[in-house]
Amino acid sequence: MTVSIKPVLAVAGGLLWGVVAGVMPAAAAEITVKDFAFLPATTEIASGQTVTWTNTDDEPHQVMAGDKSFRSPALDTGEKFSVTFTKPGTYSYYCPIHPRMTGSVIVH
Ligand SMILES: [Cu+2]
Repeated sequence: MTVSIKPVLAVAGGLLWGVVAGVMPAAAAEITVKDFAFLPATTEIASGQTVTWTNTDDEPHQVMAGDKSFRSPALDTGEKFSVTFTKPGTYSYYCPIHPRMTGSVIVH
């Protein structure tokens, strides 16, 4: 009988977690700029949430939308840049100083 009970508990746990996550959505998402990369490269948020980039490299980096809808100044080590996204869509961005550094924010 335990064999059939375990999957049921797993499903119930998943549902419970979904409810808790739904009631308390994260207010913000953090992206770390490290080793010439955006981590994570893809960030998913809900509309109205804020994304904050923090540069942890010793090199300056910049964050600029592919459609230029947002653009940070050059961020030195430890500096942050935030954007609040209010329209659903996929926003690709890159670092104009090092154009091979790319990432995207998916707003639901
Ligand atoms: Cu860069």
